[in-house]
Amino acid sequence: MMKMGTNRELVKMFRDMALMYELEEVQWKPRAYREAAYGIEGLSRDVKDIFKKDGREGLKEIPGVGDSIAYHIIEYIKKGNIKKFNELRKKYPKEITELVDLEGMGPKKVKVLIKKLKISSPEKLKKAAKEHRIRKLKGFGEKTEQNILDALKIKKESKKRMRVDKALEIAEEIVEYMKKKAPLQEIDYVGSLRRMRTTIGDIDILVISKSPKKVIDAFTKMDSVRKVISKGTTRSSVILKEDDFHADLRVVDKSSYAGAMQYFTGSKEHSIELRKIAIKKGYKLSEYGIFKRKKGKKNKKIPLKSEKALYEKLGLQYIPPEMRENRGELQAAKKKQIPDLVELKDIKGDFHIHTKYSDGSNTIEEMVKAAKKKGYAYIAIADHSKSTRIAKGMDEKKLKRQIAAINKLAKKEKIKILKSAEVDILKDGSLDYPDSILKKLDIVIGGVHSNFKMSSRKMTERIIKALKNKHLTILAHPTGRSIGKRDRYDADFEKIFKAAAKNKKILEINSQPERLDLDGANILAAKKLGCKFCINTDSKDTSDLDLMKLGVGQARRGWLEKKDVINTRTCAQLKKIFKL
Ligand code: DGT
Ligand code: CA
Ligand code: CA
Repeated sequence: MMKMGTNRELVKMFRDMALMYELEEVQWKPRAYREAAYGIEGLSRDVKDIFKKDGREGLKEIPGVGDSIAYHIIEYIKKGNIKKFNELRKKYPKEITELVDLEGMGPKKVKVLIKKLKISSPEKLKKAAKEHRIRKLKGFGEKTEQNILDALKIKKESKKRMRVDKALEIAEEIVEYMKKKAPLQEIDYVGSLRRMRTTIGDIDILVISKSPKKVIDAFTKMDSVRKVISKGTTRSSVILKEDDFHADLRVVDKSSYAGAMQYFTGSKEHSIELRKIAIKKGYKLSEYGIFKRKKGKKNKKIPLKSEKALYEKLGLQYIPPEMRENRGELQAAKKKQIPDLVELKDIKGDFHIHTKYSDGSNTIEEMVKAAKKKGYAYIAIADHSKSTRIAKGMDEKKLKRQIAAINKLAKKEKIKILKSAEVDILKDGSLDYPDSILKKLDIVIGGVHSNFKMSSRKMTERIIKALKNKHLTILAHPTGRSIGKRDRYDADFEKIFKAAAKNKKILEINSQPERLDLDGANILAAKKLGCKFCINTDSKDTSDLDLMKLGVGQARRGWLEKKDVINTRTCAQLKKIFKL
């Protein structure tokens, strides 16, 4: 499936074109190109296949793709580039997207910076901010200048690592490709990706094969490889075309599989502790497996069928990869207290779904249909409240219309459709709709969407006030961090989690890959304080419903069991919790 790369390249180009048209102040094109990028992103087929099979008409069936964009897609498939893209590219600095994507920037500000200060890259922006040249511009101030420096710093820290959704997609493609092209018995991705960290340093692949040379050859010859860094007899390391990500591959023989899976899954910290346990028991643990130590003689390798057998040989319960971070899991395994972690198949619904009523791109009916396809028993439609203007928040009138539409649809549908809204927690901790409206909703999701930079004391008070509101059901993306953009709010989260537990409010695990909020470490902390959780996708379109697996990954990293997660409940059980 390596060819899906074309889809990704087009998505990136169309997004860049949308942005450049925005800077050109062209009216409708930015939206059109973004819609097309969105449409292509949601495809499960390669555009090249679509074109081959159904030609131009086939392409035009992709959501957001009309005549002129279909033309560009064909141009790209045939020639490998898009003329209009190249023309626009010449007019703007290459790193324009990085500039616009910085928290608090946007196209308008960037345009001024390019024009007045000839800023063409994050480095130049940093220099200008440090030399205090930015604060002198109209519409910029000392505060903006500091915000720019903060945003650059966060961006830089995150840049070295890739988002888990992207890493997962690439790793799955490598696995599929290798299965077809190389003689192998087993292939898995390991490392931080198997542990489902929120960001991934590099992709690690483990293969069992009797012909390592052929495996390594196939790996280094993948279309997606930009540069081969190393190529040995059993291992190789490459740089991929996609954002210069690194991928490592190791080949072992079958007798070392269990040992190698454990070793290369890590984490390093977990494995170091495991090794100490092995030594105490008279064993040696290596990347090849467990060896019985014998004085003066060669160590004897213990045959192991699986990773499970490896842990059991060391007197431990099997530890799921997501828990291997040396956060107490080895002690739990010794006492046979490893939790029975929640799984994707346990999930019965999703409480956080957007539609065209605010910033979603599908109708309520389309989202309902997609949720039914997932086999869900219920979903909650939760569009933005009025103050979130950038997300086209609904005023009371519009929400009332939506409620009426849902009531009407609910009569026809077997799946339970819950009425909800993602209501802003305003600066003073009050909610963005009056009580008279809130009480009409089945679920009220509260979230902070503005005034992120408050003092810790004020932010803590603000969120706790919302948690005390009797109408609130769920606290959305509780820490507010956005990977590569924004740190979590400065607040006392222990206090916040305690208040959530005390007031019986549910904490959201938001599955959007740039959020993954709460993440594993926070979940574990909140669980210890008695909190309950729900895993939501915060879907903006039907394909977003698939993000649930990422949220489940974080839940597992936070040691959650089925009983800790509200959306594993049946409809009947929900009625007791939400008073439906
Ligand atoms: P990443 O790539 O930064 O997201 O994190 P990992 O955990 O994938 O780390 P990586 O790619 O450096 O190495 C893959 C696995 O190999 C790691 O999880 C554990 C194992 N490993 C690497 N270096 C060491 C080491 O020095 N000691 C031990 N015990 N294991 C190691
Ligand atoms: Ca790695
Ligand atoms: Ca690695």
